[in-house]
Amino acid sequence: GSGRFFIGGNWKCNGTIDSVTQLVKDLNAGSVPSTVEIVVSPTFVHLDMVKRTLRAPFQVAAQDCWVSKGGAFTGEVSAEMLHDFGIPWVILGHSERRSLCREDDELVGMKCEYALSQGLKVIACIGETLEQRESGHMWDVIDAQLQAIANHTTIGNWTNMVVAYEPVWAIGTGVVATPEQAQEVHAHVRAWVAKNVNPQVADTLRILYGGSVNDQNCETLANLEDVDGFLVGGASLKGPSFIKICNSEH
Ligand code: G2H
Repeated sequence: GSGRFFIGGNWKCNGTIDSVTQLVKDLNAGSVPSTVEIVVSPTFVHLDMVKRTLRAPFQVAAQDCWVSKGGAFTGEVSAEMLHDFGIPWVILGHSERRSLCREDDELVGMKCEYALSQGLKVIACIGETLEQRESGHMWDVIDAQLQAIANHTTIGNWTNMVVAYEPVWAIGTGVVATPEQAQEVHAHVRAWVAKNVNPQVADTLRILYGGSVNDQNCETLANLEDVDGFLVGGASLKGPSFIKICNSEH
């Protein structure tokens, strides 16, 4: 792998004041290696509360943001608002937003560009559906997702971005990608970036795996050559499991 191992916890649309307070307490009590970069992503309503109560080295991320400067966009939250609140990271292009909110490759690319321009760091998500994998279209899908992101990102800004590979068929299903499947796609992503962006960017780019990562399967995946971290959903809502995953790199 390359760079500091990176663990993201995507809390999705979950949490009450009580459950979030407890989760923050559990994380603060956990022991995590200083070599790992850890970022958890609560909902917008919990974000500031979590940012103020979670101790270092934990950082926070928003789960999405608007594609351009704020204004008359009911229901949206802008990148400059996140920056103003001291939120360092944002997840963009998660498959749930791509499918449920119909975000296409171009919109995700534009969101990356605007968020980066406002000083946010980006967890950019890509990944194919089962239908795309089985019909032999997965490489085209992944390349198009990467191309749209690359079209909107300067070479300098790639250092402010990590890419999360999340096969849609592995998300929340309990069906984790095999180590071979994950390594194959991660190596492909790194080679694509080397060829189409820049070899140095590819060398240092952190490529995360996401999709049913838990405290049982994390160690095997963490040791794969091109896996530089995880984006964890369900298991990030359980403090002790998440702490274990934060300790998975050896
Ligand atoms: C994929 C992942 C986190 P889970 O969506 O982004 O969720 O670990 O629950 O599959």
